[in-house]
Formats: sequence, C-alpha cells, structure tokens
Amino acid sequence: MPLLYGLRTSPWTAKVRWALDHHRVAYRYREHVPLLGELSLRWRAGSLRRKATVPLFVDGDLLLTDSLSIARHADAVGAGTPLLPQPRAEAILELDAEGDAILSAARGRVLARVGANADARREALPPGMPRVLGPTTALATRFMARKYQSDADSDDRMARAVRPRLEALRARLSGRRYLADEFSYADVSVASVLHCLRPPREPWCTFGAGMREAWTHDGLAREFEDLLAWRDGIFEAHYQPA
Ligand SMILES: N[C@@H](CCC(=O)N[C@@H](CS)C(=O)NCC(=O)O)C(=O)O
Repeated sequence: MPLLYGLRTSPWTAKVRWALDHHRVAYRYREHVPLLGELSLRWRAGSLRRKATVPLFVDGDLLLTDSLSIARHADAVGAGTPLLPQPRAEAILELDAEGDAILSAARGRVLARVGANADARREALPPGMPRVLGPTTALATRFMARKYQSDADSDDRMARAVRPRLEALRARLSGRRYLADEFSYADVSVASVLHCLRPPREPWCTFGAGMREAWTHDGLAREFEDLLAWRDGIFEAHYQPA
C-alpha cells in the first residue's frame, strides 16, 4: 500500500490528503517529525544533501516529493471526478501557486507563534512521542524558520504580504461557488491555505486550542470573513475526511 509522509499541522499535507480521499486512494500515513526526522526524510527523498519536505508519497518505485505531483497522481489513479481537468489545468495551477505563496508568507508568523505557545508546542508533538522530547518542538520551529527562510514573523508583515493575494481571490470568487468554474484542486488548495487566517472546525481540522490560537490571525480573519465562509461551504460540500 502507498505510504504518505506528512505533517498533520501543515496545510500542504492537508490538501493532498483531501485529494487522495476525494479519489478514494488508500494509503498508510506516517507523521514526519521536523528537525529530528530531517535526515531520514532526506534519505527517503533520495538525497541527504538536498532539503526535503512533506508531503512525500511512496508507492513501490514511485516517489513523489511535492504536493502538486501527489495531487496529479491521485487524479491519474483515483476514482473521483478529476481535480485537475485539462481544459482548466492552467488556471488551477496558478491558483495552487497563489495558495502556496500565501502559505509561505504566513509560515514565519505561525512558526514563531507555535514556538512561543506552550499548548501549541505540546500539541505539535506527534502522538506516541515521549513528552521529554517536548522542548525539541521549540527548536524545531526555529529550525524550520531557518530552513524556509521565513522571516515575515509579525502580524503586520504577514498581513502586508498576503492581503493583496486574498483580495485577488475575493475578486475572482465574487459570488461564484468555485475558483475555476467547477470544484477542482484550486478549491482544495486555497480552502486548505485559509487555515492561516483561522483554522476550520473539526473534522476538517483537528488542531487543539493552542495550535488554533497560534494559527489564527484575528485581523485578517475579520477582514476576510467572506473567504472563510466560502471555505467552510467548500469543506461541507466536498470533504468527508476518510
Ligand atoms: N512545495 C512543497 C512545499 C512543502 C512544504 O513546505 N512542507 C513543509 C510544511 S511546513 C515541511 O515539509 N515542513 C517540515 C520540515 O521541513 O521538516 C509542496 O508543495 O509539497
């Protein structure tokens, strides 16, 4: 059975799990541990010298090392309606890239807030991991901030970086149900990314209170309630987590 390595607090992992579930692709899931798991992740990704990321998908000889290739694979082998249909693929890829840019711009702030929040740090420890390793979570957030050169770590800097992109998404939606005519990977991707304004409720997000607080940007959430309402509607209509 295929194996997916992911980070359960990461929207990059969330969006591929949605795409795999949408296509009813069965897989086993293994949680990656930032910092402590860096070397083994690089080894799995095929090079100890290159930075490796999750999600990472392995199926026999097939190795997929980024979210988009995993979503494409799910489309190729899956049973659901295509999420990246050819006629709209270009627009969908642009919207996915837009989502990535928002998430990358939010990363520094989220990492800084998880590092500074004792509840979030505790929740970030993967299930089954000894509690004595708790302090490594704060180190891991600093390690990731360096790894991804995430320096936009304040509310203001994040807001300035993502506001124009959120406004463009709002303009694109303006009354429409989907970002690219019909339900697609663009909706999966952008809906997942909006975790960084305010995470959705369960079952679409299983964060505890500390993690929710660390991720929430009150100012942007208030400013973009319409996008969050759209996001909740997309989850309700199109995602029953497996
Ligand atoms: N372009 C990649 C980006 C994935 C990414 O940035 N993953 C981060 C999520 S925070 C990660 O692997 N973090 C854990 C780590 O670096 O140890 C994709 O689309 O899959």
